[in-house]
Amino acid sequence: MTRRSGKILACLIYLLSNIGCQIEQPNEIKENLPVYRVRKTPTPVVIDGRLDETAWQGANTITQFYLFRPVAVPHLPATRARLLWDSQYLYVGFECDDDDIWSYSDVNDDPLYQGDVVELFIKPRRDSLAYYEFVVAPNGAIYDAHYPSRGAGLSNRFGKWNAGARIASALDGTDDNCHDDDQGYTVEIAIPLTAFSNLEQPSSSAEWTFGVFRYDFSKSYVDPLMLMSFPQASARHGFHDYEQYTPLRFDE
Ligand SMILES: [Ca+2]
Ligand SMILES: [Ca+2]
Ligand SMILES: [Ca+2]
Repeated sequence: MTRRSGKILACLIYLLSNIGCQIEQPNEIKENLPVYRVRKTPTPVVIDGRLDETAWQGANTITQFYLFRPVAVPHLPATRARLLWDSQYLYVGFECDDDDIWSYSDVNDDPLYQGDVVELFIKPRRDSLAYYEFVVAPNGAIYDAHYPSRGAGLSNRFGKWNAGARIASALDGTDDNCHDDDQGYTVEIAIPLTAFSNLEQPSSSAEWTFGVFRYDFSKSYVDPLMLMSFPQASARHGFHDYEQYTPLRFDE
């Protein structure tokens, strides 16, 4: 072996050993991320599409959304998302400003994200590849799925799973009519905790992670907006990039 080929071999060994180090772990959650605390509601939330319960007023509100695609737009529509829980349900509330509301379909488990939707992705365990997706259109249709992993085949294979969630929405505007100017819509979701496995029940010590998202199609944009609750710095997998999700703590 010449000195030159020896150097090349050493370089190859170095590169291969580093590729080995990059093999994906189940959930390499980044440290020091801000934690979202889910308040426990002492009274049941009425699922009517209106977030007027006192409990919602006391819930932590996510107002900072980041543009995933396209690269830049002059103005983002306001989006507010909140989570609550009690012994039976995980509640999710969304309020979306939207000047052109469009629900793609009213059939559950259709690819609703081809129109306006709000989304919750939630990953209960760090030592498992599994996670859940909940997508709701302004008309209240839902796509939900439990993925055993990111690589097992997403909606085509796992969309048939149903959480049994209760959903209501309220529109301030008209659905699928681009000739008027809408104000927005709200969505209220109650996901039964039984939808999650017995190994994945909320508690004050559970370390779940989550992201909230939104697609907004509008007559006002060149391209539909994809919004996410965390910066897109290295979001290789789009909304499925659970390594970037926000840690979540259930308050008792
Ligand atoms: Ca819209
Ligand atoms: Ca489903
Ligand atoms: Ca409209």
